[in-house]
Amino acid sequence: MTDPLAEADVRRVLDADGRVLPDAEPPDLSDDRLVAIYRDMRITRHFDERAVSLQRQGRIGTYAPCAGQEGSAVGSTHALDERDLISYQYREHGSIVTRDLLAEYLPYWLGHESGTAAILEGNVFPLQIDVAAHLPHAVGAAWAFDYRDDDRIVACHFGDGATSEGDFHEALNVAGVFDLPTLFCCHNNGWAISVPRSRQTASDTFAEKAQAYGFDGIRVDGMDPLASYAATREAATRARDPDASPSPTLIEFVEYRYGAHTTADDPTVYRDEDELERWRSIDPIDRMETFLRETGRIDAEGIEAIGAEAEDVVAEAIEATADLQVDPGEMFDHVYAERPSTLDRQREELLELIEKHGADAFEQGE
Ligand SMILES: Cc1ncc(C[n+]2csc(CCOP(=O)(O)OP(=O)(O)O)c2C)c(N)n1
Ligand SMILES: [Mg+2]
Repeated sequence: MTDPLAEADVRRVLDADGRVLPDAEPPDLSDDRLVAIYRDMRITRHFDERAVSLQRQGRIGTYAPCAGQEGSAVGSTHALDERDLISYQYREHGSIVTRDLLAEYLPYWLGHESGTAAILEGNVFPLQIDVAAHLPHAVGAAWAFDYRDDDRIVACHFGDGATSEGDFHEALNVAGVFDLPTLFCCHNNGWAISVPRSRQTASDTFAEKAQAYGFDGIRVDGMDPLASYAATREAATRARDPDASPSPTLIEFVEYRYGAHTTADDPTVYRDEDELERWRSIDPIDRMETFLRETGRIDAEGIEAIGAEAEDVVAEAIEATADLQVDPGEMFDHVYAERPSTLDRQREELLELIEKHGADAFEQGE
């Protein structure tokens, strides 16, 4: 199978098979931390499978699968301090797993407002379905840290599609002008639903857009967790250092989503099976497993134990939500500080319709 990034100018530590490249060094991390990166990716992959199945069972309305993209989300989050803020789009579940927030987060996908508030405790902003709308908020948070001489930084995740929104350009411009400690983590998975990368930008890369705002842009193999870690760590160290400038960095993680855009999408209509198979050949979990195994950091038994742990962690998070009752009226509660009468009316209408036809009568989708 041809490595899809063989010719690409992307930073890598591991080759397509998971062996350290001759001109690269693995990041200087303890064995425990390296194994934790692998474990968090396994938990994320398993969570993804279970979430898709919960959607099929009707417990989740719509879900955005992340399989294939665990390396960048998990690797980059391990490179932050726990007090650093994460602001993300909707597919970077690996960041949530790394912050150990799965049980707090799952209720969001089951339709509970509590799932967004709870992850704030772990310094993660609520996810953002409105593409790129979170970028200005992330920069605002970075500005607040800077203003208070707090050395926390912000890692803001978004997709390639988000770079076509005005919010992207406004946010990067402000971060550049005011030199704010923000890592812009662009997950270039080649597609924005069915829109290919070639229709998203005329630039050669997403990383090079950073030049227009006065800071660096780097391209990383996002399916290489160690390169994702190393690139994020370097950018984070600079962002945190009050004497270093420029503080922001745009990191383009080049990667692929194996599954559908969301459970409401059918990618076979616009993507080709060969493309998918090529990207699967550089799977982040397989590569990390090879690295750990061949460097003597884990054996078959350890791998099996982590598989069992991943199942337990996800099962526990799901079990913890077993008794949660969804209240559809809740969705109107947090739009305004005080609900206007127009929303009161919509809420009443919805509750009356549900009373009459039952909640299942409403088709759920994006
Ligand atoms: C402002 C806005 N426009 C359109 C949509 C519909 N929409 C949802 S996801 C998406 C594609 C986003 O693609 P990308 O940023 O590449 O992220 P990915 O889904 O690939 O992770 C679109 C157009 C939206 N949610 N928000
Ligand atoms: Mg995309």
